[in-house]
Amino acid sequence: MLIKRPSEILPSEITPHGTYLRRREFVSAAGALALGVAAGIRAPAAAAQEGRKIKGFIKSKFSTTEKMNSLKEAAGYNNFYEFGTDKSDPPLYAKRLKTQPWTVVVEGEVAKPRTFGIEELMKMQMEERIYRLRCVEAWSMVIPWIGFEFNRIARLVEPTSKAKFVEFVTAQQPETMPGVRLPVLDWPYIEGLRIDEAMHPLTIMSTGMYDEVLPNQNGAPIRLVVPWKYGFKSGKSIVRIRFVEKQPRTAWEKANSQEYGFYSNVNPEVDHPRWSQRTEKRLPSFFANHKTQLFNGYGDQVAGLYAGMDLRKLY
Ligand SMILES: Nc1nc2c(c(=O)[nH]1)N[C@H]1C(S)=C(S)[C@@H](COP(=O)(O)O)O[C@H]1N2
Ligand SMILES: [Mo]
Repeated sequence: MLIKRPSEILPSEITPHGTYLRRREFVSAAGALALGVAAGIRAPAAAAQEGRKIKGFIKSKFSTTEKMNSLKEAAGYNNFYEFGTDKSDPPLYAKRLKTQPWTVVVEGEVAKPRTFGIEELMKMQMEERIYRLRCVEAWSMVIPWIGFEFNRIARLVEPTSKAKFVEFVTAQQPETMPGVRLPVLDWPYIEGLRIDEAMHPLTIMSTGMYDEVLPNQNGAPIRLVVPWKYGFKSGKSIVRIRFVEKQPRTAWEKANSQEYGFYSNVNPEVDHPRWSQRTEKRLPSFFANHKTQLFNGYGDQVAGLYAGMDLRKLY
């Protein structure tokens, strides 16, 4: 396959997150994959559990009362670059993601490293958290996630005193993810948090939304949700969690550290180098109909994490 060098690509072809995966190339990669499936190379066993209801979750005091987006909106407009850079690619192609069997390895600076089967994690007491989701591209939604606080996993593995950061690694399935065959990001998708950010009660591992298991395009079977940071910090389809001493190098920092820094706390005062962050489009509106809030409106709970730090540098 032919891939243009970045210098040959017109600005109009650059997607908002600034990558150089071109639509036509992606479609041909996806097409090749479809042919492979047709030839019986690998039939996707994945979608089996999509749509399954989650029962017995409790409501949370951390939920917003703002108007929610619909499931159709939240599952129809996605960033999941492993499946392509167009918002409509993941809803089309993520059906193929193989979500069974699924394990999450938890390792690194912990006293009790462990590999969790997804079934085990699905047995945790779940809560509904209705959160605002603010993408760095200046659109937002309100989504009722179902999940549990990340700190509950941490308590099971007992981080050591050397654990200063946590790294979250997304699955890399070349046979189901056309995007990972192209140099969009340095795969796998890796994100990270400082340990106190990860342990904060607002940071959740989500296994569902709108009463159902997560649609594949939203990060099935388990993803992170960090509501006060830009959406790209909330990695999807997590397979590995590493407690580490040094600040992880994230996939987006490697791609463009000027535009997608490690902290990336939502901040209306700090513009993205290529657009303002002052306002946002609350989908389905295509107008900037909302004022962006510092920490995406979660400042009362999280501002203390950054006491004494220059917020302008925490982008
Ligand atoms: N693995 C992975 N996780 C990811 C992304 C991605 O491309 N790959 N995109 C991020 C971005 S930019 C956003 S805004 C949110 C979108 O989540 P949603 O599609 O569930 O609304 O997922 C984040 N998590
Ligand atoms: Mo995003």
